[in-house]
Amino acid sequence: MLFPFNSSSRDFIRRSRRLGSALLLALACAGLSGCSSWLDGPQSIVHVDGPVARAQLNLFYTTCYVTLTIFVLVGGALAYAMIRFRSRSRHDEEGKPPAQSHGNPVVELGLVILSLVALVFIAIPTIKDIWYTYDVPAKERATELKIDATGSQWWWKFEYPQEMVKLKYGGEAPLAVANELVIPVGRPVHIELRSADVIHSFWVPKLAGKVDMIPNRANHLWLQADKPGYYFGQCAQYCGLSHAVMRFRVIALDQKEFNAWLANQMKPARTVTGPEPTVAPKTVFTSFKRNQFGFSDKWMATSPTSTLDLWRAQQHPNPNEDPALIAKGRKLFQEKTCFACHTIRGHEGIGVTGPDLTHVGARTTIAGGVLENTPDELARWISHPDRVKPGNVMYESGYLANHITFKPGEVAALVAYLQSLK
Ligand code: HEC
Ligand SMILES: [Cu+2]
Repeated sequence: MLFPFNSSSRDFIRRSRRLGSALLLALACAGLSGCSSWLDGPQSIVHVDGPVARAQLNLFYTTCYVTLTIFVLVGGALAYAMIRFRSRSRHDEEGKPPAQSHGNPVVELGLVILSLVALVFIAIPTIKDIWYTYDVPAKERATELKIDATGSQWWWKFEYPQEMVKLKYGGEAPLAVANELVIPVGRPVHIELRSADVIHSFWVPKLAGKVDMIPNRANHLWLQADKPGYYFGQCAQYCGLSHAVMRFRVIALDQKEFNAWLANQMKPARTVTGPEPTVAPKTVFTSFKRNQFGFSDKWMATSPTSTLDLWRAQQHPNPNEDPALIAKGRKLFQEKTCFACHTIRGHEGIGVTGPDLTHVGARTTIAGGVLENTPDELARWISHPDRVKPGNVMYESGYLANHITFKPGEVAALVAYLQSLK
């Protein structure tokens, strides 16, 4: 039993110690065998795909090797002393203690100098990497892509300040997307980090991190992806009730595919025209999964390239979509006050409290990377956002304040509408 709450505390301490040493040993082995597939996963820090994460990983290894050497030397000396000077018989125990010695200047000076050498050994690469990871190297700055990332409880806004889009009531603003940051491969990406409420922290383990997003202050970091892929990110600073499900994705595409994606994002929302519906839609969502995390295993592949194909599949409109249902959904989006919190460029949505939904149908996740963007999961989110993310703004300031409820079939219409926004 891992957590024996009912046994005595001494027992618990002994077991925790044993578990702790086993974990340490496993970590050390895994660290030493960095080339195996051990500890690989969508959020692995030892299998990285970008220069910034690689610099951070190498620094981690350097520190590990130095501390491991110290551990072996000190542990070895201790083990030697324990074995060499142990009491060998009853007679020994009753006799005098062994000759005592202390204050050997050579040993003491030697230890001081050795510690200094170890510190310098760690300090030099640390300082070098602090400079390196702080900002895009000067000679590459001309090619960098700029992103403004804002953390909110519990989702992410990513803006592209180099790409401006027209707003409904005049003026323009940077292209904004939510929860899925798309970047070109092999180009440095400079990210300004801000927060709309509390402190969050931006972390994409395979690419870079973590840097805090602090209210009233802009921090920044940079990252770069070696190859096209679908990367997992997550908030790394406790930020309230649903912090654990404040996730996001980074999708790295080669420049040509990135340009095509960008061109589509710049367009206003896709409009599907069709007759007004006369009969109630057939699909009615009634039962939902109870677990909070609605993300199927196929996305957990350790190869970011294989999951990228799933993302690509999400970019195309569904050939079986129902124009009448979509038209009804678009109307409901106004009637239920959704438009007041969500922007849908070219359609009615104008709000900025929640994520921009102009192309939400082309995203693979909804609600901060916690649900897969399927009709079932989208219906679950729209029906009960509070059950997926306790305390979230959409429920507290929307559903509760505006008394939003649904008649049978209405959720299905909203789902069809949002899924049509590719
Ligand atoms: C009070 C403002 C508010 C209202 C009203 C509101 N929402 Fe939201 N919505 C949000 C916020 C905030 C989030 C982000 C929640 C999170 O992920 O923690 C969100 C998230 C979403 C998402 C997921 C987007 C993504 O990219 O992850 C969808 C879809 C959505 N809302 C649809 C709707 C629909 C449909 C309605 C109307 C029935 C609606 N919202 C009403 C604020 C609102
Ligand atoms: Cu957060």
